[in-house]
Amino acid sequence: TKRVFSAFTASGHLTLGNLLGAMLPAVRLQDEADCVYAVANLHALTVKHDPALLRERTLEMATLMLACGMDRSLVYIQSEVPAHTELSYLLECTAHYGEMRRMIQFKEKSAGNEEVRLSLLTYPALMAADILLHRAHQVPVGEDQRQHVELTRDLALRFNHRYGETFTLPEAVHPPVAARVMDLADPTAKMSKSRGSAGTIYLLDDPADAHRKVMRAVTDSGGEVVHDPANKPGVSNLLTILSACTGRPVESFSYEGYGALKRDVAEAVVETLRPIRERHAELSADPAELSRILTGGAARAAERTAGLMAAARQAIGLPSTA
Ligand code: AQP
Repeated sequence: TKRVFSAFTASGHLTLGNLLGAMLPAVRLQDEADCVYAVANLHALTVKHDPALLRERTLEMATLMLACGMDRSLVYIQSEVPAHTELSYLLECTAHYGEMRRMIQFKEKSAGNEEVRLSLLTYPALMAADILLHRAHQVPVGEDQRQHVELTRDLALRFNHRYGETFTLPEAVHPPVAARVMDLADPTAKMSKSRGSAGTIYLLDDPADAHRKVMRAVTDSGGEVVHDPANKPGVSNLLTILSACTGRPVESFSYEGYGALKRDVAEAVVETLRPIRERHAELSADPAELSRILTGGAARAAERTAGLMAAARQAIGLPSTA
């Protein structure tokens, strides 16, 4: 059977971009694959963070992942399975400083920052460890993570070549639409959970807020509604969101003006978020159940990855005394 892995960084509240670009595609893959989805809380330590807030967001993220429908997958918190950091170190010993430094996300997140954490540079090694640990064939992610999955493949190939076949080569899979949802207030920038903007829709936004954010979305000059990302980024982003929320192709929409388009987008977004909010409220009312799911998930993940971890240790030249 096909194995699938993805993770979500607990660096802020989950956004509509995360949902359409990665979470819903990950939910759909459950029908055809063995899926593992983690809350990447260690990845959230790569930039300035607040410990209490991180703990809170980690649980919120796990709850939202289940609320979105990942309850048929193995769901757990990354830091609860130490093999992630152990394998990450072996991959740091496989990766080159130059290739890490060239990663777009590192360049963007380190620019203008006086105190860049070393872990921000090595982030892709930890991400590669997450994926390779589960011997994943496919990694459902948004467009911004494509480069990191390619690096994961490179590291797996290099390791296999040097030390013998150990890792499965993964491939990134992107949704046909909404692989890069843009900020509603600045449609030339990616909607991001950590940057925070008036144009970011969060999964737990109150329906009235979500509606208002869409109605205030920046549109383009000229009143024509056409999908043309290069020249009409604002309108194209709205059409993409509408398509992803309704499951209808972008070409099927026809609007006379921006107002009617925005009203339909706002409604589609609110309807997409409604069941998630409801399920989130139910799950939040039973913290013991959440804790049971996450503890059980971590134990199963540790069990499932022990063999791969032992093979990687053996291949690279570490003794196996266990
Ligand atoms: N705007 C987006 N459109 C489509 N997909 C997106 N993803 C993120 N933003 C968009 C996808 O969501 C998954 C979660 O990735 P992550 O939690 O590791 O965060 P990220 O890729 O670094 O993006 P964020 O959510 O904007 O977080 P910050 O602000 O911390 O960088 C990934 O599959 C990602 O591609």
